[in-house]
Amino acid sequence: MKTKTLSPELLHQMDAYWRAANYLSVGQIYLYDNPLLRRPLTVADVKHMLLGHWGTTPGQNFIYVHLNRVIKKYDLDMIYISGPGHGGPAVVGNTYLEGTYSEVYPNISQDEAGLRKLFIQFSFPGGIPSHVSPECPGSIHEGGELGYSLSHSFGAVFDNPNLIVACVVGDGEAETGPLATAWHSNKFLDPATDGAVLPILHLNGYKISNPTVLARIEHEELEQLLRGYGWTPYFVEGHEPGLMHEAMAATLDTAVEQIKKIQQDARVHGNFARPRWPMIVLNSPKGWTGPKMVDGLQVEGTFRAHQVPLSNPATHPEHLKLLEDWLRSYRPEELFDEQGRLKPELAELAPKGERRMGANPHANGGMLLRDLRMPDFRDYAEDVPSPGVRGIGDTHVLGRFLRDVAKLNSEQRNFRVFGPDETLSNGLEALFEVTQRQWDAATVPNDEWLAPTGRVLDSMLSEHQCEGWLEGYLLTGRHGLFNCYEAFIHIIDSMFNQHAKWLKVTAHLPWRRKIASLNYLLASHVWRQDHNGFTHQDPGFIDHVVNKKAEVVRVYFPPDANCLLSVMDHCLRSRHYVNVVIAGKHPAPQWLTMDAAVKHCTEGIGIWPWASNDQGVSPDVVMACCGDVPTLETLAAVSIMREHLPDLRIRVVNVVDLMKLQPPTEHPHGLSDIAFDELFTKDKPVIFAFHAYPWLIHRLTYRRTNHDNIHVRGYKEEGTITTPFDMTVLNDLDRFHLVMDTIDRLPQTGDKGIYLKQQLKDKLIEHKQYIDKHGQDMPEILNWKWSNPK
Ligand SMILES: Cc1ncc(C[n+]2csc(CCOP(=O)(O)OP(=O)(O)O)c2C)c(N)n1
Ligand SMILES: [Mg+2]
Repeated sequence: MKTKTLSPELLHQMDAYWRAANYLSVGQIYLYDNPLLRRPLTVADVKHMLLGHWGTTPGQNFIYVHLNRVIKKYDLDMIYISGPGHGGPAVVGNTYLEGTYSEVYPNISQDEAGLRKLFIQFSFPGGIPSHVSPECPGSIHEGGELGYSLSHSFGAVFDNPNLIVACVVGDGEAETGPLATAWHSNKFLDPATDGAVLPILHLNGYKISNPTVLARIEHEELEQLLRGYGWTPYFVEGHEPGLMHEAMAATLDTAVEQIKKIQQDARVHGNFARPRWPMIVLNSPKGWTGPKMVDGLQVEGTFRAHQVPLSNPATHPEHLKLLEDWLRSYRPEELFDEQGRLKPELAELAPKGERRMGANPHANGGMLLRDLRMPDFRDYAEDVPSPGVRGIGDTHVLGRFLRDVAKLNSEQRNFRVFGPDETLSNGLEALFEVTQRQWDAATVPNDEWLAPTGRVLDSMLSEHQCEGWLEGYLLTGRHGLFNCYEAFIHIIDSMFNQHAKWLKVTAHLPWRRKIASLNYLLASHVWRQDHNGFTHQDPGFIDHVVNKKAEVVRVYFPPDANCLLSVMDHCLRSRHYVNVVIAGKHPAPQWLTMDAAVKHCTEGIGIWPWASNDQGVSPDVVMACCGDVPTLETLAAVSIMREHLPDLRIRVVNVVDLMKLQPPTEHPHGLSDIAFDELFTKDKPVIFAFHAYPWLIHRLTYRRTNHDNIHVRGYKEEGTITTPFDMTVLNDLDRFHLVMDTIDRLPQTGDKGIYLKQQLKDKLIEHKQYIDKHGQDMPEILNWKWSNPK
């Protein structure tokens, strides 16, 4: 087929630009010296360790040069997300060709010396990783762990009506769960107020050493699959460069024009029908233009092209020859001038200034980040005339605050709440007083709060989607919160890893601006799974989180609603962290007035004097608690001891900021040893009631003076459908066990202690009998109230 999108000159130039990018890619993988091949290639010119991924790279170079053309033609605001981000040489090479790379890294200059450095640094000690890493300008997506490109892309275009993200999806990557589900993102995009994603499925047929599923189903089946996901797929297929250039150019024009038409229909003509957005399937050989045969085996167009096709030029003279032929096949002398600069007529093909995909500010989101307009969280305070008054459920209180954050920033359009169908269930219903759930598919009577645009994205049951969307949203300079059941946040453990790694690396790149923190609100937590039971009980996400770099992670356990407000206000203002906040949604006792809550949360840990009676003397025992339910059980235990063992001197310490427990050498929030010893003493028993798995407390405190005396109770995988109090009993975290634990460690309680223990053991039996008969907790548990003991 002959079309006329490209003039012969333009086609020739674009092909030359593509060759230049391919040349730079091979150079990065192989060359230590002789960057312009001004002399015959020798073994000394080749790196000792050859690392990188060639296979995906020429296809991505091809896509990049074609995107450059449409950016210029249509003056597009576009960024590039490389799903198969292992093809680092493509994006590094292209940002170098367009000039961005040398602007960010002046040492990698646009001349022969710069070229040599560009080549050496790649996959080299002290240099850059082989992926599209944070060091690479224009990238918000490393692509080391495959699967998230499409949800990141959608996150980036929410509330960015002029932005188009060109998202390359690997055909192997497309087999991952997160990517497979992300095609559905098109049902959540508002063509009027959001931008557009142009997926380019890179159907090069192979993964590392296998074919891909999508390449081995029939053409029609693939087309139907993509149509079934709601897309309009356009196929660009072949391997002959001239034909492929024309086909890609014509297809890209069609896609861009269709995107513009969809947007115009929605924005100007108010057309609300769900669009079938265009996408491209690029079916081209893996390792395109690379060595065809190596050691008698086909390489181009097979899985063998995935990494380094010529593995050992140093010891195989024929490989060295093939490498030189391969490099020379791009005719570098036609591409670079005497100084080693890209020839001006080729450099002209790249967009200018911030239109270059490497220089687009959306890909350095902190540059666009604006502070949220924040209501005063104190205005949402629960009235706490005395400790222990009953609250409505902490997250419900928080919901009102978030409602007003959403409202105040509705014009800025830079705050969103994400959740996998749980925003209501997690107690944040107040949001729907001012906004909707964004949803672009059909609605029927009785649907609730579904609308084409809204601040809440919670209508898709996919934690991967929520996480990916939110990450994309944050990485492009906006703010947000992910609310999720505590147990199921584990689904995105690995995505959290990647984001935390990204934050760690970018924090040390001076040209990368800080972005808003990723905030998790984990409600519906382990201790209150009344109608779900064992499957829904897992407080282990934080065990995973605290593995990450201390400068990046923060974990908070507000014990009541006022503390939750104070903590969340802090989290939403913070930058470049991952904040995990664990809070309850059920009616629960409230402990602190707003003033006291602000002080307590600012300190992160502290003695609760009103619950303690060791003032002026040293305590016999420290009752520590972290989490809303452990705090309740601890205070109930204290009240039993104050009544029955009035001579005991008890100190109550509450922990909001978990990382206070670590030494300051390990975490910036860590208490000094002196401060820790002051709170927990050097030698007194500490009974520590903890929300999550007990070993975490040991892990955090093992270097502290008094560690050997810290006795932790927490969740130990006991649970089922039962009453809230029985959950604590099953895990020995209940008030009765806490008192018995204390008595065991305090011989001075003598016979009084032994008799009290007997009484509590009997109580536990009464409790079992009662719940088995009545199906709810004993009245003395349900109606228990803190009252300040005399
Ligand atoms: C989640 C995940 N699993 C496995 C890998 C290891 N891996 C790296 S590249 C690759 C093959 C990717 O194939 P494809 O997406 O088709 O990319 P391309 O062919 O363009 O290289 C695999 C399995 C990974 N990076 N991420
Ligand atoms: Mg592939």
